[in-house]
Amino acid sequence: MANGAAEAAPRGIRDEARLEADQAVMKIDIVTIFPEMVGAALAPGVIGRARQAGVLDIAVHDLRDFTTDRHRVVDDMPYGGGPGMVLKPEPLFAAVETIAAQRGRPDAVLLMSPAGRPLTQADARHFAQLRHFVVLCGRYEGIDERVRAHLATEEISIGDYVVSGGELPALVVVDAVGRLVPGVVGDEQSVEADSFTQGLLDFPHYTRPAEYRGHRVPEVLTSGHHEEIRAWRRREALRRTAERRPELLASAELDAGDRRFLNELKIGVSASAEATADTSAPPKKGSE
Ligand code: 4HQ
Repeated sequence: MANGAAEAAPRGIRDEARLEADQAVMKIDIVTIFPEMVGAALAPGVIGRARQAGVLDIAVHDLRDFTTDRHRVVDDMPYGGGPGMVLKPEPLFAAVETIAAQRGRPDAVLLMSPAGRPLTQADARHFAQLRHFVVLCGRYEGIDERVRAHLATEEISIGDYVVSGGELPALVVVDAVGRLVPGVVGDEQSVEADSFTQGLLDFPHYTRPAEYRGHRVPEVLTSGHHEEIRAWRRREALRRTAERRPELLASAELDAGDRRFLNELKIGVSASAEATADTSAPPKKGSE
């Protein structure tokens, strides 16, 4: 029962402070045949701490608890034949209906699947606005289509590759969403910093020593000139994005200075690199 639905966060002084601050608790229910795996991944780190503090109310449910047969069977052979097994609809419907009855009707029911919409940071921000959502983890060759059609409200993919089950994808979603809930990441500035570089790759980071194996930290970072540091970081984020993920520049928020820097970067860029950059969307109005 360690990670089960019955594990409610103890109500303490911090809970009252949170309620006083009018900060809502986000409820997340995860349905899986591997509750120990999911529970273990959500115990350490910022998510685990937020659960203990009662900021995140995450309950992990064993899909087999919603079966009605002696052997707790959750899968069956595919109609029409073929290899592999398919997750039966009844336990998944029973799980969501039980969650709705006990914890309130969820705002969304997410089904993890490579056929889903690829998860973006914008999706994470959207889900972070919800008060309560359920995540269904599939296993085996697939899941009965009626779950997708009549139980799930969203079908989400974490990328174009195949993993053995929906557990790791569900954990990716819960982590990406959970850290955006106010109070989960202690240092609000680091979440802020993410949104400052919104749509761009991160700039390079350094810590001590100032010289390591002959490689020195860029001088500007040790200069104490905060405005120069900010400008350097912005340029490095732009440079990295242009080099590695040029297509991201099309939807990034860029000011006139950013565009000037990017145009200067292009001078001296090889023809092949230029061709790579050309796969991105055309520049927005006013960029020339
Ligand atoms: N799955 N993004 C679950 C994935 C996947 C993905 C394969 C989903 C196995 C049972 N899910 N089935 N990629 O690879 O979300």
